[in-house]
Amino acid sequence: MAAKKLRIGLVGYGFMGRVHSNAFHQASHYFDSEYEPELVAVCGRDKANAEVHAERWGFSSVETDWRKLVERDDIDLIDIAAPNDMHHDIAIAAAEAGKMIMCEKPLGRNAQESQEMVDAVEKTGVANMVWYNYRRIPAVTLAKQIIDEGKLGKIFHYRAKFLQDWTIADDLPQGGAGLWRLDAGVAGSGVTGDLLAHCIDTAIWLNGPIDNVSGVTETFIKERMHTLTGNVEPVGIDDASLFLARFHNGSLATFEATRYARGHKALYTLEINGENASIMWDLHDLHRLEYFDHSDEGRVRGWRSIHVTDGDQPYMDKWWVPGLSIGYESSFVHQFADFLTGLEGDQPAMPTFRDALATDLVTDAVLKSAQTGQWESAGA
Ligand code: SOE
Repeated sequence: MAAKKLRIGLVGYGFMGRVHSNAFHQASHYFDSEYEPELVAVCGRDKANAEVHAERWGFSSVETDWRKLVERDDIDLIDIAAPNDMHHDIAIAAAEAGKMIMCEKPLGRNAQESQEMVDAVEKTGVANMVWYNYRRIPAVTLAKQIIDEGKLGKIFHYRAKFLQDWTIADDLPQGGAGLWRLDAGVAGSGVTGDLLAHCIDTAIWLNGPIDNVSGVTETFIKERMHTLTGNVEPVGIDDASLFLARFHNGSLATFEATRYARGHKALYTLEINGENASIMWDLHDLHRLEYFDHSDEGRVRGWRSIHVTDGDQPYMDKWWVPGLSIGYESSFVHQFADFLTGLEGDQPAMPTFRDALATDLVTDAVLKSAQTGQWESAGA
């Protein structure tokens, strides 16, 4: 069935490099495609680590310089799973070399970088997508279907949170492998770009564009030892970021992300309240979509807890039998399968670089608002 080879070069062998590699392997086991992925090369700064990744995940070669990877003529697609400060240059070089590109989120460290990346892929016409995986959790995709069918009616409120607690210790260093998310120069921002970006991507997808925002951020630990220099250096990232938003459809929203919510590891929750119905979703119970429909008969009206595992629910016909679960990693499998489907038809898989730029415009506006104390426009 699969006839066309899709030769992949991956940059990055960390957490996301592993998640993406798994998706490349798994997609064709569950989803039909004209394309057959071939894991041609993995690239990382440390050759020994790259070799371990290649061996474990079946890549046939390694590179230590991403420029060499991008120049190779035996690669069709560059997948960027490297730290945020590398996204921009790799993506632009890959676009100029005519490669398809998949990029980890956030697209750039700021909207300026993202705009340049959008310009590059649109000028060269290469296929592109950003890994905002939470759209592809079946319960979240079901929420999208329910909203698009108009079941919620007019939407009044959107509420999203992404709570973690892994940076509370003040002796945790910043910078280097695993901890680059704490280094503003590499990450661009703290939880605004890392966690709120997920919430914003899903929100724009479910509820349309965000017009303006009013944000507040805090850096609780002001100095940390830098792994790469060995010196105690100022911390430039936001540890917590909260904002109010007005959507273009008139609804009001609250968003919150923090790495200081003791007890919460990756609690991404969202709630939408409409005139006729409401929905709630929680990453720690990812199969469940909570749904309240006011048109139900009054005597039995209440929140339904829908276990999204049945064959007529998004993606689930490709997996096991009704009632059995899939996981976090499956959302990446879905996203890669959708990317392949996008290559076969007229509609590219979303979010494209242009879609993801909209998220970076909102995160830039949140960070600006936190500095100015004013409402800021999240538009282009
Ligand atoms: C940070 O801890 C992190 O790994 C993010 O970088 C991911 O994007 C998020 O999905 C889970 O948390």
